[in-house]
Amino acid sequence: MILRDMLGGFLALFIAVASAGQTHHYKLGPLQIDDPWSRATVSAAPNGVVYLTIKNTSTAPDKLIDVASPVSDQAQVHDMKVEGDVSQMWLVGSVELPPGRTVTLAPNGLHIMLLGLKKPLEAAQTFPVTLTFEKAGSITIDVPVEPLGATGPSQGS
Ligand SMILES: [Cu+2]
Repeated sequence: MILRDMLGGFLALFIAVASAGQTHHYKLGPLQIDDPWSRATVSAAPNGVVYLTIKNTSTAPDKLIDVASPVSDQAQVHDMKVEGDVSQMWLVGSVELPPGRTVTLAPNGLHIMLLGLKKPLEAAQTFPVTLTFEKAGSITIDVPVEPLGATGPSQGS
């Protein structure tokens, strides 16, 4: 029936609008991926970052073994530490996800580095990132870009 189809269309539109600006949550088997975010980059910046949390609700460990995104030539998981005014960053082969634990990728720690951005990341856009886990498989998530200088995901409304 045409009226019902139209109503369904309106409802879908309403839901899409209502969820805009909220934080994002994904499930892949026993893994819960929450609040991915990135930060806008200035035009000369070669690299971008992605942060998120991964909760392993399983009783078995898993591992984040690969990351990829079409917005950059390469994506890698990095860790970093800041000591005084010296910050060090290094490549991490994989991220252990112990059972029942939440692993947080956040500023000044673990992060996904987008190396060789094809164009600057602009605030309010989203872009796909594919995460591959040893046991749970792969998932592509939408990562919202927060403004330059943001220190966390926006809370939405
Ligand atoms: Cu890095």
